[in-house]
Amino acid sequence: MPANLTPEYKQAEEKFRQAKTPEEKLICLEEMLATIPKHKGTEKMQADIKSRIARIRRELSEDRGSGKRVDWYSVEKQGAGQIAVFGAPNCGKSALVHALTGLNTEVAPYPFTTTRPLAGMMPYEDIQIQLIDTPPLTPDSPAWLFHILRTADAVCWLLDLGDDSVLETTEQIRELLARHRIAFTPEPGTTIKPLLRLGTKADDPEAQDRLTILRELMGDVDILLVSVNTGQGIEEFRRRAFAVLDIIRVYTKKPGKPPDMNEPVILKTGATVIDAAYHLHKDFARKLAYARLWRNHAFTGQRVERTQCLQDRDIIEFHIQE
Ligand SMILES: Nc1nc2c(ncn2[C@@H]2O[C@H](COP(=O)(O)OP(=O)(O)OP(=O)(O)O)[C@@H](O)[C@H]2O)c(=O)[nH]1
Ligand SMILES: [Mg+2]
Repeated sequence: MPANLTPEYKQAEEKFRQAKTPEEKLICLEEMLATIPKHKGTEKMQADIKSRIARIRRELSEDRGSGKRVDWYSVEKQGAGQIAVFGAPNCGKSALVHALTGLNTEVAPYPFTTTRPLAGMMPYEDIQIQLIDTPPLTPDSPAWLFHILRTADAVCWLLDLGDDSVLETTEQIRELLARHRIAFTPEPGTTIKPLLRLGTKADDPEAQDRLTILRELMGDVDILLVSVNTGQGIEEFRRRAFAVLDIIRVYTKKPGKPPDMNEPVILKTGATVIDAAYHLHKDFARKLAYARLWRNHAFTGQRVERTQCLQDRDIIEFHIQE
């Protein structure tokens, strides 16, 4: 079967040939993987790209372990999900991440304050969501910044409603993301990222006017207005961050015992009883005989199938075949 490679793929492959550092190679390979047509005829090529990605990642982490200095940053995932906060210089990324997580990250009234990613944990009800404060996104941004956006579970784009040039910077970032094949709506050959858009510095007297102008560019998309100065939108942000991650919390209980409400199992929306069992232990899933489910008034400990779909806040009791 012919591979029918797209111009985007060929471009990424060409960049890969010219790439010198492992970091550059990694970015190119990821672009190749994102843009390669996904069908039977390219399966071998896809597998080959994946194994090259794995090899470079391994080498990079070995370099880091040996204390050798590399100009490459990535952030290990922690908590229920990882959200990378990004935007133009000075748009309020660090101030927001600090307000939500308490992370000690420098906030300053001039651009390019943040130079490397820093992660903090944002409490939401009984879970923690990881937020990454990133350096500003500009045409000079390092390759690893796009890598962070690509690999995060979701991203949060800050639009600076305190800045007269918000229209230009937004347009510029839009182009940059497109060039790096990071998209928020289904388009062929791009990585689709769950996205939250925030309008920052909503307390600015001209924020509404700027928002009106911005809407002409962006259309009628959802933009949550926030201000770290007044607290506007901050609680709503926590709720939306949970929603955008598309996850559910499931609590487990042992027969005859109360449920463990302290440590929910985090699963993707749509996960089933067997997924939850597998998450706890592979063996557990294999030996699962049946489960009982509690869900508000809908279920009160009834036996359910392994394929039963779970919902946020379900309580589940596993019964194992000995
Ligand atoms: N009025 C107002 N000012 C804000 C708000 N959030 C941040 N700022 C100010 O905006 C400036 C930039 O804030 P930072 O959080 O450092 O911005 P940043 O996006 O992290 O900047 P870089 O790391 O340089 O890209 C600082 O002077 C903040 O005090 C807000 O909600 N309202
Ligand atoms: Mg910053």
